Amino acid sequence: MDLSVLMGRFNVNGRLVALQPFGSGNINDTYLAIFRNTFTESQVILQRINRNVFQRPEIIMDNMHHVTMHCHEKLRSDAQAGRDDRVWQMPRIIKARDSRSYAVDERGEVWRVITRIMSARAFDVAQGPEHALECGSVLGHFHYLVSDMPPERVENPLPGFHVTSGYLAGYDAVLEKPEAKELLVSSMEAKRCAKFIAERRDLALCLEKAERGGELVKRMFHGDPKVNNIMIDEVTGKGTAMIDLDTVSPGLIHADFGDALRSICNPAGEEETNLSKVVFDEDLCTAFCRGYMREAGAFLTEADREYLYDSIRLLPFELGLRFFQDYLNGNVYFKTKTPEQNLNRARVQFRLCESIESRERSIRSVLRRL
Ligand code: GN1
Ligand code: MG
Repeated sequence: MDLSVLMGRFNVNGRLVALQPFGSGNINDTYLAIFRNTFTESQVILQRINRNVFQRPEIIMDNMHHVTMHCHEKLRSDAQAGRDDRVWQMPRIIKARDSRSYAVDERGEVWRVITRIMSARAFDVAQGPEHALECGSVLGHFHYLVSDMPPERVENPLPGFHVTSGYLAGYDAVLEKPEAKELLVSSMEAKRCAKFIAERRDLALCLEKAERGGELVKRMFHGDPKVNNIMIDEVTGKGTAMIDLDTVSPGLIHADFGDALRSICNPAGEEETNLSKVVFDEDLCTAFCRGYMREAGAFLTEADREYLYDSIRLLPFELGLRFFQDYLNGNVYFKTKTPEQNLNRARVQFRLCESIESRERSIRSVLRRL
């Protein structure tokens, strides 16, 4: 279907004057749509939800509705109590004209429209310590906002998401396929990735064991707090919103903490091909943690703090494993432009994991001082 016809099925006023690809997500397809009328302009985000990943899109739309309602309520009472140092923002669902929260095209593809956070932008890599600190504040504040949200309000959109042992099992299963075996024997780099994983299988269980033992408990988490899902106000330079709410659900906030840091502390970015540039930046880590603790420090337990380092080491390992598994499996999950892209992404994450391991003492001392 013509995208502008599809856009017309949603409830936005004005004439559509531009509709263009937007952002750099690895899962959904995203477009920016600009509408104008005589007096004003509105910009909204049109997205095709990847059905291969999110098999039940109605779940993510219901969840998004509940999460934004909950946070909005809390933001309103905080503002009344004068507790905010800025206007925190959130994306909101724009309904289709038939009042459903999404529209289905003639090919069965599912589309939604959400508001754009205006005068704000996200970056693919951290811009420096001040930016990292703002990212920390935004994630910490988001955890605070959802901390008292009843978990039964949301349905798990992706069972097994951030359960590293499950990814290991999936990887082992893929390795049994002849095509995967072929890819593995034909590349030194793939062999090195397999060795890297084999040497760290125990690491995969660190947070899961702590959860089973009752040291860590599930709370509401974002699920995907990488640097380009954190909006920074262009006017003030302050963090203003967490976007991409598709994976908000009960989980360990450690997964968010580790995921944000693996993204923010790697200024070379996820697609770097020169691996010598991939280094875990401790200054960015310190700044992020300061911002995070300012907002979330009050509700972290001693045990929560104990496992922060493990989460920083685990999340690049987990994402590297996911990229590598997808490479061996024919690139069916993450969007790719070349067949080797997921292999390279895996190598970047593993390199980052090594860089974290070599800085363990110093990272732990940063965390202790928080
Ligand atoms: C995916 O779609 P995007 O780019 O926000 C992935 C995350 C990964 C990220 C790596 C649902 O997020 O888990 O960390 O790529 N999202 C899902 O760039 O799998
Ligand atoms: Mg996402």
